[in-house]
Amino acid sequence: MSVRSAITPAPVEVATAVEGFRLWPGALDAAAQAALAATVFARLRQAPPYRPLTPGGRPFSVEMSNFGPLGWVSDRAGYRYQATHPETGRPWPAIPSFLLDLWRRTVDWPGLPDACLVNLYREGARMGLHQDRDEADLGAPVLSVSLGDAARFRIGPAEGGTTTTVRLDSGDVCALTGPARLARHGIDRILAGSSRLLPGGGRLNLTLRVAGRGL
Ligand code: MD3
Ligand code: FE
Repeated sequence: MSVRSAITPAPVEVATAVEGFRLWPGALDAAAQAALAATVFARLRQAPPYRPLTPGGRPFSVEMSNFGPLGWVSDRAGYRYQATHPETGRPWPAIPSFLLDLWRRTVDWPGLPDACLVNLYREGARMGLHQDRDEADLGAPVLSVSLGDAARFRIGPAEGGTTTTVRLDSGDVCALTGPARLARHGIDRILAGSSRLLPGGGRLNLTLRVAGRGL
């Protein structure tokens, strides 16, 4: 699958209340989406999606897993990155090379991401407004790929205030840089049945991050 052919020449700087949210609508064509989904599900057999507990002890509605040397986890002890799956104790599978190539082609950063959080939203799952600040270098961008059902994504400034909603469709890629890196954001809802890409329905979101020292 060719990354070059899959990426449009320039991202759309989405008109949100936050500068630095770049969106490549339909960056991955249907074939690239199917190939990436198959790769992701194959690797998830080694690192099954599970529902983490919030520090308050409530399960997330989103199922999660990770690829790469570091994975984001949550439990009663808090949020952190760690090298192993909390339920199997095994190291996370490697980040697919397609995603590393996508990173090289889209973000302006000298190194490679060392963490890929895999969020699986089955029907009804959502993610409340939050900031991502568990990474070592908050100056490094985050890159996100959406597959499967569309989602209503919400983003607003770090300080709070006005939020904007953006529909994220299967094959869309977005980069969070500059002020958007610390933006408050979340997933209000999944538009169940809007895509037939994923077996069992739902949505996958893959976020590439520099969590530690990078790859
Ligand atoms: C804005 N995931 O995993 S992806 C997350 O669709 C997360 O699963 C959502 O928020 C999802 O933390 C949103 C788009 C995204 C990812 C990371 C960001 C937006 C972001 C980091 C900073 C600001
Ligand atoms: Fe986030």
